[in-house]
Amino acid sequence: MKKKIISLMMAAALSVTTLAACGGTDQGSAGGAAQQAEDSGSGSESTDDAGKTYALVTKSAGNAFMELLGTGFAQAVESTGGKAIIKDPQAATADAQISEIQSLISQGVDSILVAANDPSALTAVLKEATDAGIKVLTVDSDVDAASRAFFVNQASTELIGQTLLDACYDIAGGSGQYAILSATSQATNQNAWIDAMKAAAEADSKYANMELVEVAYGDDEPQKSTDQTQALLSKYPDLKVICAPTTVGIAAAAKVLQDTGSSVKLTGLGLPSEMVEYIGEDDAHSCPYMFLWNMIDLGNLAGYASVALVNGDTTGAVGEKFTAGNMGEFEVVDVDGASQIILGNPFKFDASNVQEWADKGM
Ligand code: RAM
Repeated sequence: MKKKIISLMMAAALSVTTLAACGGTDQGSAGGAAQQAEDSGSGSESTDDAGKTYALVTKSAGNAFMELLGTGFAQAVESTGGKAIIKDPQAATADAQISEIQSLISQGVDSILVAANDPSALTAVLKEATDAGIKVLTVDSDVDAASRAFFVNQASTELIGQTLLDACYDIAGGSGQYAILSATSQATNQNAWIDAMKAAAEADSKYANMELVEVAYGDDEPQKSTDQTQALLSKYPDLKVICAPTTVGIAAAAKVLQDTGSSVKLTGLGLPSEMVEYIGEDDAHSCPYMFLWNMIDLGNLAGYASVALVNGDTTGAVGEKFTAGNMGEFEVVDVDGASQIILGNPFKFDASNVQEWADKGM
């Protein structure tokens, strides 16, 4: 498998002025991204791709992770002369995504990229899109492999699971209770990461003294994630660690733990800008460290992948390679029967670097 180092430079070069305008139901095109791309020298104008329309359907509105994904996506698409359309469903449900996808089919877009809220509930509508000649691919959270060309994955699922389990183990001191605060119960990506954590825990007796007491679901809603964190604290007085593999969940849990002065510690997947005040090794901070990847890079890669599919640079078949703008060449690989391209490895954020990344708008 090809490993790509997350590009630190690219994020540093980006302006985040477009982010403030995002978060409605329809971001439209993240205005100015093409200009930013041109200014920073990324991408190139291609008349072949000009005039094409590339859509992204995010998991839900109001999620800063999805907004960064949209910014990177629009930047890549616009750098090729294409038009980006970004749809943010009001809730993180398959039904909300289905109606967005139906309206994109009616508009006759050239491609639909989706961060799926469910592995199988989108099958029929994605078939409708494919039958209409629209290229379909996924990012962040996959659907069943037959429903899309390939999945733009942020990092290996196994590696994310192993990394999160090791963080729980380390922070708990090698033994004790931990709980998971997830997003929705149907989310393909969170469920895959949680399964990978469980498989890693089974695979090595080193984790025998770690006890996973519950997987709770905050549905990527701040209030529900807060309530679920409070419930975990009252149900499990011996709890040592909460792992939240969702940026919405980890930010909500961090606030609860820090505001209440709880001794329970937190790790998971979080955005630096939302977690900067909670990260630190001392008692005053709830989260010693966490992980994520470069969201702008993920959006860029997904944008270039959409363009490559539409212009025929790839069909998405395993073994094919295509050039993702200035990010270089990527190969479609098979992971347990699911074709995907992989951005890189999870990146660790701790007290030494979280502020720097927050300052970059990540
Ligand atoms: C939330 C979403 C997203 C996930 C990140 C880590 O923003 O659930 O799908 O990848 O967390």
